[in-house]
Amino acid sequence: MSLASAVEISAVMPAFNEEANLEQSVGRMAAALGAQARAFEVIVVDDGSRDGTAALLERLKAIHPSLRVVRHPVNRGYGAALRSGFAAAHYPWVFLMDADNQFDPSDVTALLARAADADIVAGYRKQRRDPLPRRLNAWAFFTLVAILFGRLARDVNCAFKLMRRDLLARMELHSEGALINTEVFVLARQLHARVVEVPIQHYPRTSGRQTGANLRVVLRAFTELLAFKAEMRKVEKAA
Ligand SMILES: Nc1nc2c(ncn2[C@@H]2O[C@H](COP(=O)(O)OP(=O)(O)O)[C@@H](O)[C@H]2O)c(=O)[nH]1
Ligand SMILES: [Mg+2]
Repeated sequence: MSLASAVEISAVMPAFNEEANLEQSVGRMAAALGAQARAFEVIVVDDGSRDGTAALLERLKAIHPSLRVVRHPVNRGYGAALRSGFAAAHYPWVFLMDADNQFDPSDVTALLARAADADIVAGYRKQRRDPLPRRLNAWAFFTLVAILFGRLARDVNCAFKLMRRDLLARMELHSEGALINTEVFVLARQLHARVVEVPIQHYPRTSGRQTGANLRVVLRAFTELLAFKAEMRKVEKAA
């Protein structure tokens, strides 16, 4: 039996107002994991969506028995959604992928190929297919992250990662917003986790609305970043 077919995977897919994308992204995820994993579940975290996401997910549950839905009654943010998804996961590997069809879940084979000797297999986007303003704010943010924390990964926020659940369980994650990936990598380093990086294809968003460049999202990420740095300084001093 190959390693890939022996693994058990909980996919975690954050979704905020993704009714235009979920039928496809959940279907492709279930098909990819059905082909690659011995057992799997697809956990969609509906973070207080105000479109038809909740009703669509109910309908999709009837089609995909592996689908589980975690719902926040009101929108809390990307980090809060990932933490809810991680907490709901049952299987030894957690596979994070956004719900917006900017990745191809069958590329999980490339992550699984490296999983045996890793605690986190982190995808990085060979070419990031996002509009220029989104790429510029990502660049500014990660320049600051690199100044504060040093090099963490090639593509910290790439939403295509395989992580051991027991590693995540040892992390006290607090981010409500987009800082969550930075927090995961900083804590992974503290825990001496083995991180392997793998190039992954990225696709333009063709449906639904991107919120990753919203001023509110970006400002919150900066505020969380500075608070997290202050917290880590305290931890380092205490150590
Ligand atoms: N849970 C949650 N997910 C969100 C939120 N905003 C965006 N998302 C989801 O996170 C993923 C990435 O969002 P997107 O706007 O495409 O950001 P980008 O790809 O980083 O520019 C998508 O699956 C969205 O549905 C949010 O406030 N809460
Ligand atoms: Mg996106």
